[in-house]
Amino acid sequence: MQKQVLAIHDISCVGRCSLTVALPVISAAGIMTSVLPTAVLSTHTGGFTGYTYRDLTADMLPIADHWQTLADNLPPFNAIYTGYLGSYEQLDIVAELAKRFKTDDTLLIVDPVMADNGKLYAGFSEDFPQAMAKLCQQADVITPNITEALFMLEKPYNPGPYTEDYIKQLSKELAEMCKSDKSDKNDKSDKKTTKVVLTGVYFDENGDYGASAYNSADGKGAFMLGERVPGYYHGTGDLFASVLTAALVQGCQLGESAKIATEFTLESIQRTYNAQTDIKYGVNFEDGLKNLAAIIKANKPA
Ligand code: PXL
Repeated sequence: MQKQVLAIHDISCVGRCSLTVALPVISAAGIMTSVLPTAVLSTHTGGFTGYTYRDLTADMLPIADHWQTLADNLPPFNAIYTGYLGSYEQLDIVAELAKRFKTDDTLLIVDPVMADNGKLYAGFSEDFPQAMAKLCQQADVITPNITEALFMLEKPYNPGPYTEDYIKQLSKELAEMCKSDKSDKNDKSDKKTTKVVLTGVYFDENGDYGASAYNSADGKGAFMLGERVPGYYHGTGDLFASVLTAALVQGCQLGESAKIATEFTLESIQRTYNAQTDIKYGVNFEDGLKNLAAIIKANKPA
């Protein structure tokens, strides 16, 4: 049966991030992609001024209520994949949606989009990372960049370069943070495990750049790095997490999925660097899409 993903992000109309990345990428991987938009912005908030912002919080539960009336003929979600959530209320709504739509076969993938380069994105308050950390406790997979990871762990920003031990320790602490709230007596998830995929990993100022993947179920970690391209490219975290989601849902292992996502993202950055386009409009991932399904298929366990 064809797989289905529910992607919960904003629509930034121009600028290649969130749903304008998640929808084409996951669809190109052969997955039915349904969306729940959290807001509509004229552009994303990084590097633009004067953008519009239409909050869709009030529409989210009524949309889900309607889906519930479809009950048995709505195909199941193999993953619920969340990104940019603009308010505390939206975090609660996503937690509620996970309760309603998550089955034993549904992966909850939370990309805690809220910060980069040591700073929260425009519009996020200082307490937001703690609320996002709470949502991560429900997740099967989390994909923070290092800034988001450190904010959620209430640690000071570290611009890097990092060491393998530092990244592994950070991943372990995030997995520990993701264990559910022990004060909840009904919570039986004492043995809950989380896959922690960190982005923005590098060990050498002039060296490679990429991600790490750690699975608290077996304590194993891996690094996937490729050639670094100079500059800060917008929306690459969303691209990485979207490719990762597609590969995981199509049955690739965690390490393989993170490797596919790293390579796809770095190639898109390289293409954009070569074209010398304005980096606030995101990266050219479109030219890679025609190969994505085949790459995923070639990396699936037999
Ligand atoms: O790429 C992350 C992202 C998503 N959505 C909106 C954003 C950002 C980052 O700035 O502003 C609206």
